Amino acid sequence: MHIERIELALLKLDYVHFFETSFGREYGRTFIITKALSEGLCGYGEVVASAAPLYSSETTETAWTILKNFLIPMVFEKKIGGPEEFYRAAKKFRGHAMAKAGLELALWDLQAKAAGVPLSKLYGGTKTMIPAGVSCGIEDSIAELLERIAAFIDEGYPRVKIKIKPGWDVEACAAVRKRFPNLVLQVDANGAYGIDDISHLKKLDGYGLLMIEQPFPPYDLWDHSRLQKEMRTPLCLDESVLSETTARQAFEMGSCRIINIKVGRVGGMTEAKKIHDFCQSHDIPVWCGGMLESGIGRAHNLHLAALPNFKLPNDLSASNRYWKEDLIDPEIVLEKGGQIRVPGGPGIGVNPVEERIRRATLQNEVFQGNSG
Ligand code: OSB
Ligand code: MG
Repeated sequence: MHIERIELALLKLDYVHFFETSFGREYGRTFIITKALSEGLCGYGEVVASAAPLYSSETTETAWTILKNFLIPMVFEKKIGGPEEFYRAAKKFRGHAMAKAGLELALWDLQAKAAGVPLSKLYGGTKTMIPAGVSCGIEDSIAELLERIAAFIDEGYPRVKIKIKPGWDVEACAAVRKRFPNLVLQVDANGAYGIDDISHLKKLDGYGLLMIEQPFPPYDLWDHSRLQKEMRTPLCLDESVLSETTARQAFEMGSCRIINIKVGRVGGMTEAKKIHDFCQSHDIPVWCGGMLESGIGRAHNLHLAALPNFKLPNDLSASNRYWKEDLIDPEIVLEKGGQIRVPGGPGIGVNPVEERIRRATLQNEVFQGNSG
């Protein structure tokens, strides 16, 4: 395909309810929507970097700069026509995984639309319904956390994850487990602990957790392996797994038994599929993480989660768990059995509503390729 034009838009959307992790509390999200245009078709992607470098070192501003000064000029100069070619060419630039992923996703959507097939089909997806899950932030009190979880269970969510941090961990798990003895429950620390916390973290073995996600910071694969040796509960790595290589290293060191795949964190769908395939051949179950995406990013995640080794419930919730009004039509809904349907139309299979995108846009820029 000849890419004629690429567009970036910086958006701000407010959450329906604040979201607090071990990094702090947020009331909304700034993020970038990418578009790649060719022959009357438009592919959409989402850059999941946030305003501040908390989850990873990228921000919306670093991503914008890298896209504008390096990745977009590369597409036009090298006449890059598709996502896999883009992945290979973008490898020469170090880091900036979320910026790369955001543009690669738009190229994937464009390619699938040109072929007239859903993205999941291009990826080798085998599922049409995806087990949902909901990620619950830290609340002002345990009572409020329990009420929120009860409401999510009533809506039909089959799995709940709660965010933990020092001071909001054992007590929160004990209270949730007491009120919901049969709930499929997991926790996520976003790297808030350190090697000195091993004996404290071992207390979490008592609550029947499906997994403990990312107890230590991103670069501590070795310390995770020490913790995993001392715990019954499987550890799951999120922030630590940046590529197929780190997935293999985590596996070889015994740093985790489960991997969370996020397309933004690993630098695109091509790398995400490599991690998926590595894990499949080594019997490591994976699941699809989320970054509180708009419906555009979440539709991309649904197509990824259709791959066969996504064997655990995902951080994929309905549009109304995140936004008053999502950017897409129809919105993503929770269906019976606590599942979400993989959109069946070409590409991402959902329609971004341009008017809603415009209303949320703070800044935008159009990059024109040379014709012919
Ligand atoms: O660690 O999984 C995480 C949101 C922002 C940053 C990091 C994380 C999360 C979530 C949200 O847990 C999951 C979702 O999108 O539903
Ligand atoms: Mg996580």
